[in-house]
Amino acid sequence: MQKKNKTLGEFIIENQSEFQYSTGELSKLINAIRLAAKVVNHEVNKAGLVDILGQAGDTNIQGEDQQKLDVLANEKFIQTLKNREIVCGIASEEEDDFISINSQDERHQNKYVVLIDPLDGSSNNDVNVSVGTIFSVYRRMTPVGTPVTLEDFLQPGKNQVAAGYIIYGTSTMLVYTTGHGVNGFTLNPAIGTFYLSHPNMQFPETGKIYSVNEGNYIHFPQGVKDYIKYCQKEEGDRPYTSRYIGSLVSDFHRNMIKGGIYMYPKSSVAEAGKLRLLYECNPMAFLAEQAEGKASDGFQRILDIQPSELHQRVPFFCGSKKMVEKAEEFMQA
Ligand code: AHM
Ligand code: MG
Repeated sequence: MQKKNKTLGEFIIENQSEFQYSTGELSKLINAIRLAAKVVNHEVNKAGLVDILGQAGDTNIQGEDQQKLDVLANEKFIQTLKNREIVCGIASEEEDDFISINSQDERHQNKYVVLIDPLDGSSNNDVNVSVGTIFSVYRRMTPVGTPVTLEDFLQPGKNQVAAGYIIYGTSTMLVYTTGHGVNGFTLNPAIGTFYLSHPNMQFPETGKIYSVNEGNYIHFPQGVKDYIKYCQKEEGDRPYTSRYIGSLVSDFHRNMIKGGIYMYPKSSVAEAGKLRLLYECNPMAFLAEQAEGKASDGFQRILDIQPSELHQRVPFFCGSKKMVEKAEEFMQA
């Protein structure tokens, strides 16, 4: 059991030996993400104060181009990872294609690629509701020293070596896993340091919260409609409580602490749902499994899906194990 009150920096150093054959590269990468998180946190926090809200492409009162926060977060993350020369490739929900880094330079032998959703739930930006950054790390498939290819990014989620999120909420937290459980760190903004505040996070086996955009109810498959009715039925420990922020990181974080299920099903208007397999579902699924929870597309384990394109979408059911299993039962009936 990890002791509380150590810093993220100390935690990373202490746990480096968990990785077989570790060269410290992954630790350096997590450190770079920690730095990027602080930079983006700074931007998110001042969102109400400066002209960075609104549409990208608008011009603010000083005549400068306005940037939407998600565009800004994307730039900051990519810049930080590039500057540290710590990864060989980046794919982002905000970019059409992946970015290859220092691929021609033989001095760079980096073996990791990072996939990010720089600011998820960004429709909540303008209304001061928590948003998050989601990241995911894989070992490249192609040889080091050569340019990365699509193959390095289209790996099933079970190949992830690390994943996590930063939640810009009441307080800012960085929550991550390297395949040895899930730990949460809270930022002390006065000194800019993350402290271990939530060691060994785990989903309760079951819970009483269901999180879904019920406005789409009419378009959901029958199995999902039936499961929602099941959640609302007065029987045993039900009805459950409905909680939906519309910000995946925040809904996931609450459900992991309190027990619950998050659902973004397919519908008659969105064949594969809305969430992206590589940037949203895989990292959250890895975290969920590492926290004793479960993640499924209703029929199969998210982490087993072989991706076919960078921006692929999948239906997503994630949270307390028993609740996800019950939702699957309804889907498969
Ligand atoms: P985004 O990547 O465009 O921000 O979309 C992802 C977000 C999730 O955080 C959230 O759970 C979901 O979209 C909400 O979608 P909806 O408004 O359709 O319920
Ligand atoms: Mg997103």
